[in-house]
Amino acid sequence: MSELKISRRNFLKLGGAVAGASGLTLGSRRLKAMEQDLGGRDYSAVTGAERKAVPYTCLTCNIEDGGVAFVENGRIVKLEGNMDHPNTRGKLCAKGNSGWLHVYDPDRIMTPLMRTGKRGEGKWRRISYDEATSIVAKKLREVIDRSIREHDPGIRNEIVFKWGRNRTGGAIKRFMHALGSNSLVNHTNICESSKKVGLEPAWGPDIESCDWANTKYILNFGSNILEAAYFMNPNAQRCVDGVVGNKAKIVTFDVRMSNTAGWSDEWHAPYPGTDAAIALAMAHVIMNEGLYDDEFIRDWTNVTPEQLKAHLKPFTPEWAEKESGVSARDIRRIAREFATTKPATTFSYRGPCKHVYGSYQEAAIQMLNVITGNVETRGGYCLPRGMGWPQPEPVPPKPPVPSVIGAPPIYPLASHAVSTHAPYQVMAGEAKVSVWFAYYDNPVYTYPAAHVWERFLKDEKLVPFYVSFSPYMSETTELADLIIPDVTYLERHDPESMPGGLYPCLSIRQPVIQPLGGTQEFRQTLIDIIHKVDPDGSLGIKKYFAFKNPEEWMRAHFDNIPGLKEEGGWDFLKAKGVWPIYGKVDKETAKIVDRNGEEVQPDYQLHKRELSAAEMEGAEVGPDGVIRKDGHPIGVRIRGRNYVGFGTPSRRIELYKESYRKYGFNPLPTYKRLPSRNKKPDELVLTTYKVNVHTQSRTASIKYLAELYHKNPAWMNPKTAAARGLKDGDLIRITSPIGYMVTRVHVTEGIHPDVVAVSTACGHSAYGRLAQLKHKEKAAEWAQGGDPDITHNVWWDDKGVHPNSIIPVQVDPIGGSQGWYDTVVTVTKAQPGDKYGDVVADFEKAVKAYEHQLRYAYTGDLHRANHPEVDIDWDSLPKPEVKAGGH
Ligand SMILES: Nc1nc2c(c(=O)[nH]1)N[C@H]1C(S)=C(S)[C@@H](COP(=O)(O)OP(=O)(O)OC[C@H]3O[C@@H](n4cnc5c(=O)[nH]c(N)nc54)[C@H](O)[C@@H]3O)O[C@H]1N2
Ligand SMILES: Nc1nc2c(c(=O)[nH]1)N[C@H]1C(S)=C(S)[C@@H](COP(=O)(O)OP(=O)(O)OC[C@H]3O[C@@H](n4cnc5c(=O)[nH]c(N)nc54)[C@H](O)[C@@H]3O)O[C@H]1N2
Ligand SMILES: [Mo]
Repeated sequence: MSELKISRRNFLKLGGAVAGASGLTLGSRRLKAMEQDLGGRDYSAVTGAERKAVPYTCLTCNIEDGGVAFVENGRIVKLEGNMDHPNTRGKLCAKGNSGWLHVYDPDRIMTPLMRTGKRGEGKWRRISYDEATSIVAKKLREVIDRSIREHDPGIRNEIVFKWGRNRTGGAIKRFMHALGSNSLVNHTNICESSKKVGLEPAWGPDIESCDWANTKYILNFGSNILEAAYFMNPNAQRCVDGVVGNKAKIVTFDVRMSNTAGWSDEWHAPYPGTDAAIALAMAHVIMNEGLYDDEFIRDWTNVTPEQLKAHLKPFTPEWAEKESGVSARDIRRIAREFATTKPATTFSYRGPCKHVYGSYQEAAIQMLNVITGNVETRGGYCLPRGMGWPQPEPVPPKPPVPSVIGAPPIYPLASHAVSTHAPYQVMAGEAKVSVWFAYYDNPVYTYPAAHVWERFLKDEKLVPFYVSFSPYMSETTELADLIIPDVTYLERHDPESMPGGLYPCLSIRQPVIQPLGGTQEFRQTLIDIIHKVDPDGSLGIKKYFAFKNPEEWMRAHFDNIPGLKEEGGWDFLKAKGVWPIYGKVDKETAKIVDRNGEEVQPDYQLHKRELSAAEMEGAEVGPDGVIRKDGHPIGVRIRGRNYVGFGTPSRRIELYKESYRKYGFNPLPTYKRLPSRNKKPDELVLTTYKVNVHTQSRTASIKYLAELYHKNPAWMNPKTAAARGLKDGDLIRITSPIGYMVTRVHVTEGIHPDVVAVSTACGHSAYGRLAQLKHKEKAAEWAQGGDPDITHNVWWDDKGVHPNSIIPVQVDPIGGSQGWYDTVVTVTKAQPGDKYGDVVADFEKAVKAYEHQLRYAYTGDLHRANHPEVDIDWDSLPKPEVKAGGH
């Protein structure tokens, strides 16, 4: 039970202070009605009959909240949160609530399209799904036949699959591995891969799950918990539970006053890319002042307190103040507070990790939880709690030849690919493309040096055949040769499990209505393509796609899971949307409670689960305590007990990362001064950020959301503006090493004086009429059409300006992640002739910038220069294996 019981009414009041006054304005009668029924039912305003309710999993961003769709006369009329979902607890955000507009977007593509003009010219021939899948199968068969003829399985890597958001539960991997290609390229290096690579070698999983609700102290490094962030909705709810319900203190480090920073007890604006300096200095204080958890460090890490003290010696608060601008006094004070308030947890998202050397930043932040013994405690820094599901057998094996695009060899630690590099690798002849697939992917908008992607995808020599599965005419889709539109997330099947809280669960996506206008699920399209590539099964590919239809594919995932099977397997999930059901949402506390009204407690101390006698049978305990079976570590013996431990070779938390050392990086958390820290005084660092009502490139076409937020002036500190003679609303030019953009300035105290910040959801040059403010034009003939709001009721005339073409590629040599927040720019008044919305970017300069940043890779000269402290024989570093020309 939470220590402090507060009534739902108080809760709403306090919550209302956060979200605006909405909670307070509700009349008391309506409030009563809400209390009678928390959700799950809805009634027709016309007939009064109960509406059909179908559970689903949201995908308006990627947090996978549980939802229920209400359907009337075959049309989705309303969405709300699924009360059975333990992490979402019946709530959706603004994007989730307006998600049904994705279905009825008047500019949605309703039929497969074959290009008739030049790439990007917008001339299309409407074709059937059958014709479209036959065309693709023929192209794929050509590559496969050539690979067979030439006895070269590596040729199949010329089939490249690039995706952005992929919640297919392994469908794409199955498709590609069945075809024999390893050229799978995700978007994770523009998202948060350096966070993952900062964490995985240390404790196994790629993310933490904080026990926000039960904590007393939250140290937030660069995450916009209330507006964006991973698990935004569930994290924001539990963060409010903790801060409001449990009186936890929250301290936020952000270069900008995000709504989370503004809501925090303290906001500190560090110089960009210096979070690691602050975290290391805090660790220095905690170790030197004896505030650490000696037993936890000795038992559960691969270093000793003495080693840590020695390593942390140079990272004093005074040194960190010089690097970060945050005062040594504050750093000391917060370090002491964090170490002495129990339980406490850090949280971090993209602010620290989206820099060159972002992996070090993440590792330094994680260390604070480890040395204070807050790991896996109630109210602490916990392992994520996801749930797996089996892949239907047979599963295609991983193809034999590695792909240079799929795993660039000069980034051996970047376990989540380095997708920004793909076009440059192909342009340089390091890899070859025959067929390019794009799924949920919009690099011509969402990637750094976006204009390079445009040029690349337009080049028929480099990309001979290009297929997009998008239901929307995005900046990237409009360049395709063939579009085979997917359906929206409310019309298709997907398996899901997101560790959005401390209650692990499975959930699903299912068609809440039949796909509109004869459109077809991507999953069905994959089945059709494979059946046409290998019609008689003689290639050995067809057997991996022996699904009658997408629903049977889901059944194969879910019907044999112990526990779920007994409750009905897939059919249970269809009815409830989520499994298991932990209890009910309590009307007073909004917590999950059991039949007796007691809060359902999550499990803690997962690393201390003791191995059973059966698990120990045949196992050996090494002198280091590691318990191994068949050569694999399965646990660790500590003080005579056999624990399962963490997902590392030593089964302890590896603050010392051997894999980093192997490639000449510092094995212990450290700080590297970035070039952006050495900028000239009159230069600024460009930061980009997300806003609460938009998702990446995907929501500018959603009328409710576009009405709320459609322009993105650049934030600038008053001091910085004054030095340039700028006042709020002035037209400015932001110039980077590869181009410039012309926008307006928003002068605000809520930003570091050395930073200029531009949000990322606006300024489209495609994505339908509304996103481009071409709403007076008629809908295209391939489009759904039919929303008079868009032609008649749009009152705004500013669509914002998008910065991505002026941001160069620059990746973390460890995690391979794009350093979005490292771009040094100059900002001046706009120049004569400049027009609002101008974005001018140079191709050659972008390629040069790409080549320059390669020098940070472990094979490059800047790598050596930056790591004089690592005591290794540089010539003995393993060499990357690059095979030119396609493999
Ligand atoms: N509304 C909304 N929510 C989303 C998404 C969305 O598109 N819209 N997308 C989802 C996805 S894919 C992701 S990856 C997450 C991202 O979630 P977050 O990482 O929480 O959000 P971002 O806006 O990417 O960046 C976080 C903050 O980093 C700050 N920052 C920049 N540089 C620094 C720095 O050097 N130090 C510090 N301390 N802070 C810095 C920025 O000002 C920004 O406020 O959000 C998810 N949730
Ligand atoms: N400047 C800057 N840029 C950034 C970031 C930043 O911090 N700064 N952060 C980024 C982050 S965190 C992320 S995760 C990336 C995301 O970037 P992307 O992975 O490119 O993702 P989205 O914009 O979410 O969606 C891509 C495309 O999917 C297609 N699509 C939409 N709905 C569907 C559907 O139902 N089915 C199919 N098949 N396709 C669909 C649309 O064409 C859409 O344009 O962008 C990033 N871009
Ligand atoms: Mo992301």
